[in-house]
Amino acid sequence: MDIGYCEKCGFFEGKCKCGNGRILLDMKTRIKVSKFLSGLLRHYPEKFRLNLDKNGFADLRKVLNILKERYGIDEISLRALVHLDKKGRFEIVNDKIRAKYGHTVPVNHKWSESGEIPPLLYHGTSPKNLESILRHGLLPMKRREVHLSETVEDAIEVGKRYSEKPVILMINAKDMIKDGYEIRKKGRVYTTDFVLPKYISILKKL
Ligand code: HQG
Repeated sequence: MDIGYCEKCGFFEGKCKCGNGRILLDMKTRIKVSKFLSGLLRHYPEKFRLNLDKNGFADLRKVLNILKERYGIDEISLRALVHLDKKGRFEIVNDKIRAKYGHTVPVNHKWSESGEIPPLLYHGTSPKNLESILRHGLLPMKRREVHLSETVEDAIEVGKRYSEKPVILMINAKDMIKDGYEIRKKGRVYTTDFVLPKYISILKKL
């Protein structure tokens, strides 16, 4: 959906309720910028001579300059994109911005937002990975953490990136926590260092 800003309604998706708001980013540009920002803050900051601090934060002004040059994006558009992101991919704190999860570059990922961790979490993957996952558990692979979803629907979306018919795994988060494993909340995504096979069951094969 398009995103915009209205003095009365604030940031909005689709159409402004009162009709006076203006569109900041159409859907296509929004997706393009979001993907680029994910890459920039998770995988290749150095390509743009961007510095991440130990917690993954980059200077907001520098990121804005990069986005301005590439896409003509201004600050309010970036703030709308961050504010309206469904998965809570990014966060702006004072004059800094970071990706909350998904990194391949080394950053301190051992932080969590407050809130209960659901007793069950889900993970969507390719059927090709199943045998290995059931044998070795879920591993971070190229990233710093393993990523888990709050709902089956979210896990299906993740799994569809790999396969038309993904496998949905159910993770016994309650037992993991009881046994001393840390699960962290990052927006709509939950992360952990790894998941042993004993906490994993197959929920469905689509
Ligand atoms: C698999 C996106 C074989 C794992 C998504 C996954 C998510 C194994 C792949 C977030 C394995 C890694 C993260 C094992 C794990 N043997 N395969 N032992 N352990 N795997 O992309 O969870 O939209 O690093 O099942 O939506 O797919 O970018 O992880 O298939 O939320 O914000 O190895 O990234 O979010 O792939 O995706 P990834 P993921 P954004």
